[in-house]
Amino acid sequence: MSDEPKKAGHIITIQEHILGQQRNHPTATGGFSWLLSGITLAARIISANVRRAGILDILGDIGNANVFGEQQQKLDILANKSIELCLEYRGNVGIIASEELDEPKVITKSGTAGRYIVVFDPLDGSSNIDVNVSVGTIFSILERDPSGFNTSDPVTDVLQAGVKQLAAGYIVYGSSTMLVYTTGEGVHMFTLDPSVGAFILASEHVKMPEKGKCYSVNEGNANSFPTGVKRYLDWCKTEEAGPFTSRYIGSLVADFHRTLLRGGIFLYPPTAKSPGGKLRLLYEANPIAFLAEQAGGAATDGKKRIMEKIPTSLHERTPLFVGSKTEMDRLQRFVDEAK
Ligand code: P6P
Repeated sequence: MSDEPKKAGHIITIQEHILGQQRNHPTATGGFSWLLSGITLAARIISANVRRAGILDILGDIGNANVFGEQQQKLDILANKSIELCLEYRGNVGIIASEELDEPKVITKSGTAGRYIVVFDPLDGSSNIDVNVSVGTIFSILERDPSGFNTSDPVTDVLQAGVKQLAAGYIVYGSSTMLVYTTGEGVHMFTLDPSVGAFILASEHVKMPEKGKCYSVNEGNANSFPTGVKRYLDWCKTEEAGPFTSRYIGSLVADFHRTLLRGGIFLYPPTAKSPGGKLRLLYEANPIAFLAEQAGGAATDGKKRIMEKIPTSLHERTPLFVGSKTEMDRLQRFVDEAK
């Protein structure tokens, strides 16, 4: 869509918006828009089930553990299956990779039909499901190397740096269901209108405030944070700083959504339990970093830009610091001085 002001009463659905974005890419074939509509369909299915979780008695775990040994919640499985089914028949998805799948799933073995790779966390923050706290779906869209598909080892097709992402986004199942996405032309936000089942444009070209006096971190791990991070958080608590407000939901999508809209900083540093960080690079940190940068913010692992990290394994974890430029620059100064 152009950034011309919307006419009063002009309702724009996400499909219309995606097609408008596509018009900005003369080489776009429409396949990309068709793929994104598969994701919005899955989001509506997941949202309907998340909203009825208590009634449908699908709370609780199914007794299985995922690749990380985490108890898989029934909604995790439902969300994963919904996305798989909505993408498998799009005709242009070659590989999907999910937090809930040990290995990537090859949908289309060869030819241009399998152009896209979709990497996703079907239901992030799922441990919060049973206590009715916001959860989310995170997705990242990559392209297969046109020079040849390595379907003998689809993992190598998937292991691409974040700068290669064609699109990224999340759906947050909160007080309302919102979908936020970027194709590299700004960040756009849609609210699901359950009465018609459509995602309606809420905000275009969303910008993260340059400053924000809110930090978001699990302080229960503070004793094992790196020195520079400890010193930054100590500064946030001083009169000079404000002090900052602390907000932590324990659901990445919800914590990032607040940071995107209000500014501030989200931190998941290395901890004693997760010395390499807890969050996954491919389907959590990279899509969040793409959105943050498109909104004018920044995302690093404490040493380098998240989107420049070269993944070495499908479920690789990373420390994640993401937020307003001012806070990210200040954090980096504390980290650099502590070396
Ligand atoms: P902790 C949820 O399990 C998750 O993967 C993210 O959504 C969230 O940011 C993080 O873990 C919370 O981890 O260790 O603070 O409970």
